[in-house]
Amino acid sequence: MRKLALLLTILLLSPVLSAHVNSPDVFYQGHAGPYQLLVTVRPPKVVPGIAQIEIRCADKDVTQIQVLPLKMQGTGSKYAPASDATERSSADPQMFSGKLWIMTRGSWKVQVQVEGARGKGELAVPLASVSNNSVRMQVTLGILLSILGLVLVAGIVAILGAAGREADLSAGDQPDAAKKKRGRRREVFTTVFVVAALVLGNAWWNSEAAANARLNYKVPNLQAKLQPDFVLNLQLENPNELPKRIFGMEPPDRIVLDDLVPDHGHLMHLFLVSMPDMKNFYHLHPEQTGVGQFKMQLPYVPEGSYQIYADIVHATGFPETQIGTIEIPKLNLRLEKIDGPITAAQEPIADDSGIAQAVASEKISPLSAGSRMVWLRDEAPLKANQPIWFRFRMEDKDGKPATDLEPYMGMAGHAVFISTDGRIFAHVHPAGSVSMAAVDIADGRASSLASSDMGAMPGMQHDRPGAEVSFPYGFPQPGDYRIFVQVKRSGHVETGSFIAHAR
Ligand SMILES: [Cu+2]
Repeated sequence: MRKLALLLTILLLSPVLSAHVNSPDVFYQGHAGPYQLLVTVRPPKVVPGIAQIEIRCADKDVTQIQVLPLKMQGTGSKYAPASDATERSSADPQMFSGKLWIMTRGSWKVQVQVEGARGKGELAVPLASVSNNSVRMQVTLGILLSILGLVLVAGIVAILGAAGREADLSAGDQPDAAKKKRGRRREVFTTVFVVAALVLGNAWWNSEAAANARLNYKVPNLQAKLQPDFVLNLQLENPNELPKRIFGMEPPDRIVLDDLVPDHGHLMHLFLVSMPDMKNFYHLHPEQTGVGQFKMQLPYVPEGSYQIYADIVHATGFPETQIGTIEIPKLNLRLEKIDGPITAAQEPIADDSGIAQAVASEKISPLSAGSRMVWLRDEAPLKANQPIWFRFRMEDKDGKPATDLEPYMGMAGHAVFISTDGRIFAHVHPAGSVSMAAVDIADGRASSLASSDMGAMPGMQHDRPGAEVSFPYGFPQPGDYRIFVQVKRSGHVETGSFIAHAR
């Protein structure tokens, strides 16, 4: 009867991933008309399932907020159901929360409609919804259902056996030997029939489960190879590619590698982090040379083992982070191998940046020329699973707020949150943890903007940022983290490195 438990095994789908690695919650800061909002979306543990949404308004004059989950693209994005109302918190009138049904896996957006004293406003928050694995039924529930199933099987066998034996007897008569034999025959026949039905049902269930498991999201692992001349070759993986049709049905949002769109000016944002010390950190932008192939001449990167995180965004607005590792050899070793002088730039160029031998600090990270980056945090411990504003101030060597900040790739700053074991990774901007390309697609703008057009994109800026930069993000799990914060000052990218512990 374990078969029955198996047959009844419900495939539940576990936590959802997004662009980042093991950091599923979405934090987005933006404007709905005149209203400034901080939106947190916690994707469902099961798909289809219910996402939780929390919206914090910066102002007190918001009276009502409605939320509506929509597919990013396709028919579903046009024929919207009625939106759901959110509930205003009685303790905090600027806080609204609600629930959203997420029906399929893929690229979604949550339309947030705000009403208040200054009229109406709307905001779209991208949400990538996938499931990483299938969860088995609880053992106790399985045992209970198996017992109930056994009772049902015994019941149908007994009923049909009794019917064969006694159906045509008058009241009070006893069945004779022939009727008893007929009853036993029917019991045997019923048992065979029921067992056959269970076996076939089990096979049907297993095939459905297998089809479902194929839709589970697997984190892609890229292959990285370093040529002797320090040219890095990356081969992306697509473990989530599905056939066009599965059991006659079109799978939702096929993931393909020939549809990548630029995200803040680049098709790929590549991060190299030395492990396990996390002292060397590089943020690079390889060029696409073919479908799923990227290449770049590396700047000088100190020898060692590096963890790779490569952020890409698909045309559907679906963001992915491909992970991998690479060993960087010693510099002189590489000099010996090449014939002729090194043509590679020694320092990162253009939008590329990096830092070697960074000393991570709890509050004040030294930058170049005596200046520093200060994490503006209070003494309260950091808690996992809640939105936190991470604020940093750039200071000159004499402690005055820096005045020479410039946008770096169209934004006031870029932050990367990595757990010290490398398992959790998130690339975050002042607008939040969403991919900026997905924000454009959600807002109905073309995402294929070249970096020179980035000024046209909301959330991007060309005017001078102030000395302070802030990022909304929440740690997905308690543990130790490293935060790398990047800003641009007078044409030069500075990287601050911070230690954080989430309770
Ligand atoms: Cu960035």
